[in-house]
Amino acid sequence: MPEHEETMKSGDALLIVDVQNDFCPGGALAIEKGDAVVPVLNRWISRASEKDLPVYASRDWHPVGHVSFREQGGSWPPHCIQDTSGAAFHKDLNLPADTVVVTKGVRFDQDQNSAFDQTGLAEEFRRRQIRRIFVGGLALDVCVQATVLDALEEGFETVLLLSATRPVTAEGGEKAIESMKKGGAVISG
Ligand code: VGL
Ligand code: ZN
Repeated sequence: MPEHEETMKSGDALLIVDVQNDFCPGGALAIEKGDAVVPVLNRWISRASEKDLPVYASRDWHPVGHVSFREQGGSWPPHCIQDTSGAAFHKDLNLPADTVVVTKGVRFDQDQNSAFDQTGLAEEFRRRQIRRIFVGGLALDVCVQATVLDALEEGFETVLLLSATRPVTAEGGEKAIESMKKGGAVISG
């Protein structure tokens, strides 16, 4: 864990990516120690709330028979199907009542790994004068990576919360960190 941990200030937002049951142990697309991100993210939620900073939570929200599922020629087992318990946020994640939920993965014709992909999230952040985003959640080498790279491309300062994320594969995780660093992300504890 890096020694330096960024502190939050006005103009910052917390973006929690896909901390849903299907990505946690016992879920349909379980990530090793996926649930370990929950207590870490709860501390970041407290920090954001103390300073009255907004919290966003994205969720993967697929229709039955989504194109990203193996049976349809995609890469993944069926997961995060709309309104199932697998698609629910982890029960121990202390999302504030005014959390803004970003729903993605609903398109029939393509997957949306990034929380910015056709959701209007960049416009939402600009409208709320958010300039810097702290990102954690699941999975590091899939949706977290895609979200961080899009955030950087949209011109937001982006802090990856390393201890608040886990990869599908260790190798993928290392590559993801490298690509995010290259894109200009700040890697924080
Ligand atoms: C994700 C695989 C498939 C993620 C979503 O949220 O990282 N991974 N769909
Ligand atoms: Zn998905």
